[in-house]
Amino acid sequence: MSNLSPIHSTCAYCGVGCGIVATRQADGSLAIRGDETHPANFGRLCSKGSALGDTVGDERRLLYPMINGNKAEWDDALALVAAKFKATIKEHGADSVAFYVSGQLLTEDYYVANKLMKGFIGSANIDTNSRLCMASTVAGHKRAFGTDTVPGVYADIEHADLVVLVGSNLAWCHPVLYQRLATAKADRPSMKVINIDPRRTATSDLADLHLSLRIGTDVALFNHLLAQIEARGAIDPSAYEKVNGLPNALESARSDDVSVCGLEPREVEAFVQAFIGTQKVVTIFSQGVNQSSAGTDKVNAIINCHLATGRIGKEGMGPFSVTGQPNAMGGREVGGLANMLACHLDLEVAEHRKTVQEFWKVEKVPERPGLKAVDMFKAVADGKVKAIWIMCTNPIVSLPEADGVKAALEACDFVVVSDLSADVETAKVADVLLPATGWGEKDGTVTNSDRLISRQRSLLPPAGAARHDWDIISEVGRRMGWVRDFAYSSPAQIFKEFAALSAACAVHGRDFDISGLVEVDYDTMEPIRWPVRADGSQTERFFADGVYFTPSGKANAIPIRFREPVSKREPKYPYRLNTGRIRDQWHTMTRSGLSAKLGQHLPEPFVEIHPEDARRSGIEPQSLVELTSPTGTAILRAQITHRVSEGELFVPIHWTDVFASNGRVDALVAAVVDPVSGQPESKASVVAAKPYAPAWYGFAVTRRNVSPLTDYWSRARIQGGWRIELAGKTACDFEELARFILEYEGELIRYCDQSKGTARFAALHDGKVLGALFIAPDPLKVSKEFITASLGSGSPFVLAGRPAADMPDPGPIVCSCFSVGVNTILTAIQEGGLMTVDEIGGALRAGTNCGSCKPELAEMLARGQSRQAAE
Ligand SMILES: Nc1nc2c(c(=O)[nH]1)N[C@H]1C(S)=C(S)[C@@H](COP(=O)(O)OP(=O)(O)OC[C@H]3O[C@@H](n4cnc5c(=O)[nH]c(N)nc54)[C@H](O)[C@@H]3O)O[C@H]1N2
Ligand SMILES: Nc1nc2c(c(=O)[nH]1)N[C@H]1C(S)=C(S)[C@@H](COP(=O)(O)OP(=O)(O)OC[C@H]3O[C@@H](n4cnc5c(=O)[nH]c(N)nc54)[C@H](O)[C@@H]3O)O[C@H]1N2
Ligand code: SF4
Ligand SMILES: [Mo]
Repeated sequence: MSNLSPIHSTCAYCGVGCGIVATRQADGSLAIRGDETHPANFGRLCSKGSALGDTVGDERRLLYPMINGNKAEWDDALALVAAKFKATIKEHGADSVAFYVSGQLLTEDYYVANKLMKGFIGSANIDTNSRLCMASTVAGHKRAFGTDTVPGVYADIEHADLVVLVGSNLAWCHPVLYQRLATAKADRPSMKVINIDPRRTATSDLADLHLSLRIGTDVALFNHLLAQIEARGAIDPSAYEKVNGLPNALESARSDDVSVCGLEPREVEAFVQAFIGTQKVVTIFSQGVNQSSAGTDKVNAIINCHLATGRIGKEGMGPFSVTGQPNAMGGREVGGLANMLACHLDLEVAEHRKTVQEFWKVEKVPERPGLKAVDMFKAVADGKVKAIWIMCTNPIVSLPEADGVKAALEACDFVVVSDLSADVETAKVADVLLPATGWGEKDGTVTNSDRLISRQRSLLPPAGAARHDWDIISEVGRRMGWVRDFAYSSPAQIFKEFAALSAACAVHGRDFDISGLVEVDYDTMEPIRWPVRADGSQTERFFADGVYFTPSGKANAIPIRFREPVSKREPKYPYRLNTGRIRDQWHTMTRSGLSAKLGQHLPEPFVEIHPEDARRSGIEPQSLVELTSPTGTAILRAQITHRVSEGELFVPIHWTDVFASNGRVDALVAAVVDPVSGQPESKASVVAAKPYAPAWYGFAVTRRNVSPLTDYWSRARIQGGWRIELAGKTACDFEELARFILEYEGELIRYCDQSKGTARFAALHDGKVLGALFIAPDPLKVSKEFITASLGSGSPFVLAGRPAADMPDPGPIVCSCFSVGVNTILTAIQEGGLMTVDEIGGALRAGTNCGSCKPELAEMLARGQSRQAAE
């Protein structure tokens, strides 16, 4: 692998599916840039994509298999996995084993895992983290269209005159698609954007109208819209013919009351008028829709409005589900959900099963769906599932009632985990831990939200003894006795088989068909949108002809009534807990947490709380808050803000025990699911909030990779080390703490004021700062960015805690590419008279590389100030 010429691949992270060009540098590192030729991003990359090169080293990697915590040989580990699964199946039946997989597996990995479980083991107990992510959309699509079909393409978003974003923080979660939308709007200012989200987000700043509805009330809003579409004569005349069940759907819609949304009537009216009055409408939706006990209903409430107005299958219009993970779509295509078969066929349909059965040359595939994620882990807890293999997902952090998931796995007879790292919660409970290759090492395909199949190509050799997921699964399949059926030697071979299966499935006339790719040159394959049929024909947009994949060929409007979220607020748990993502971290931070650049933006787990609620609960700015739910607790930094409504809190999902003492938000989330899709209601649990009230607060920078044993801590990567937040319930020996965190035996410089309870320590060596610790009884009023920047530098003034009077304090970092802080930007806006985001870029470079911070820059211009500048 000494190739120094550029290689085209696809980003590791979100479902936008951006193309990248990677060039291996002489020192072994990777230089990454956006691929100008890729139709998803045309050269753009966001902050996470730009930082991919920082996350591919050996740090935190698992380099060899482990059995019961000890280093093992591949041969022994694989033999053990095959033997244990076989013995368990023999003794307790096929349904006593399960696979829990991931939308971050490549299509080839996913196909083999699904084939092994559904075709050969003979159980449908394979489910995926897409259950937590896209399941409600899959179910909603199937109810409305007969298949899980995304009708439109990205370009529709640019062609629309109105884009409605429902439960989507596109600016932070699909940043390059957001940039395409923002550019289209700037080029064509008549285009309108409406954002429907209980919380004000970076995405809201692009919107002409932000509807801050109460959590979980989207069905009532879209039912109101549907009723108004009828009342105002806006139903497409052909809809009664093309759509089944419209009268029933209308009747249900009329019965709901929009007042439950808690919106001003004039706001609702503005939304209704905009939707009815605009032909080209795209409604983008994401986890604010899916992750709900009414998730499937929310999806159908949105689709109903598009079907009733005939706004689907045409340029610039349609419902548009943006997918989360890089291969969320690919996983659905291979049938990775417990209730699906490959190629968008249905497990329950006998002819569908027959086709797949004959293709795989197996006696039968299961007739009944397997266990969905939440039920799968309940079955582990109940001892019904006795052996489970978890691949490429971290359920002890990401599943609801996460502490229960941990206990279930700890008690399970046999747990196999394939991961990149041993330093991951779920990996720590594995009986057998298998090192998988990661992004940059793997080869295969992914499908993005736009139905584009793109290649991920290997850029680096595998770390240590790591092996590809498809290879590991195939090897276990062979060792379980199916030697010829899993005799794969390359992902190209697997892709070819999958394409051939889709050709065999074509008789069923479903949407997914890649038979035209059977003979494709896999090595040089360019991004291509499915379907690609045997005759080479493709379909840009589905349903343009008004024909759907239902038995009647008509779409279905679904009658729906609003339901409240399942967990009820009560005096003991007065707050509704909303959860979601931040701009620069990816899920459980196993990869993005390695990048010092990405660690700068929001370095600590936090809870957004409305000022009135903070006052009522006695919570001070920047203090620590303890959240409690019936299932767990978390300790988080208070961000007091009008972005959230009274009675509603927001907490990011990313922090794990590796990065914080008590930041796993899913410990708090109730395992309540949507009755149709089985998707958890991740955004509407109930919690109590109270001050954590530590005796002291601390802040440290250190070169050392340390998890301090204090009552509260959280840490983030910085250039040359770590920054750590600390707090303790009782006083401790601060000098001892400083020596532990800084790992320093020599003379410490110190400044302590016992009367005030403050202490400051720094370790200097050869005039360089090796680390520093600051302690105070209240949240620290020091410049954390100044202290962070001092690490490894020659600043002898680090103990001052802030820059000298004539030196500016940058404040919290907004632009992670060029480390530009909020104070620097605000000063430049005020003193330099800057008026536009481009002018900020011209003056400070902020926003000129990946552009992910542009929404925040725009908001700072609009408001003069966005984030709490003072720390
Ligand atoms: N930076 C970053 N980007 C990512 C990811 C990441 O980890 N980090 N993960 C990827 C993945 S897997 C996914 S699935 C996507 C998710 O992408 P998004 O769905 O955009 O992300 P979330 O932040 O989970 O949730 C979106 C919004 O839903 C709102 N919401 C909560 N409840 C409701 C409600 O009842 N109604 C409405 N209308 N809105 C509500 C929340 O306030 C939040 O702002 O992001 C992908 N992109
Ligand atoms: N409360 C709440 N909970 C949520 C959500 C929410 O919004 N709120 N969102 C949900 C959603 S949408 C999602 S998608 C999930 C995400 O949750 P997870 O899937 O649990 O999160 P990740 O951190 O992406 O986990 C991926 C794991 O696979 C490993 N890995 C990475 N690449 C590879 C590979 O190629 N092979 C193998 N074998 N391992 C690899 C990583 O080290 C990591 O441990 O979280 C869900 N949980
Ligand atoms: S938007 Fe960002 S994270 Fe998503 S694929 Fe593109 S570069 Fe990667
Ligand atoms: Mo997701």
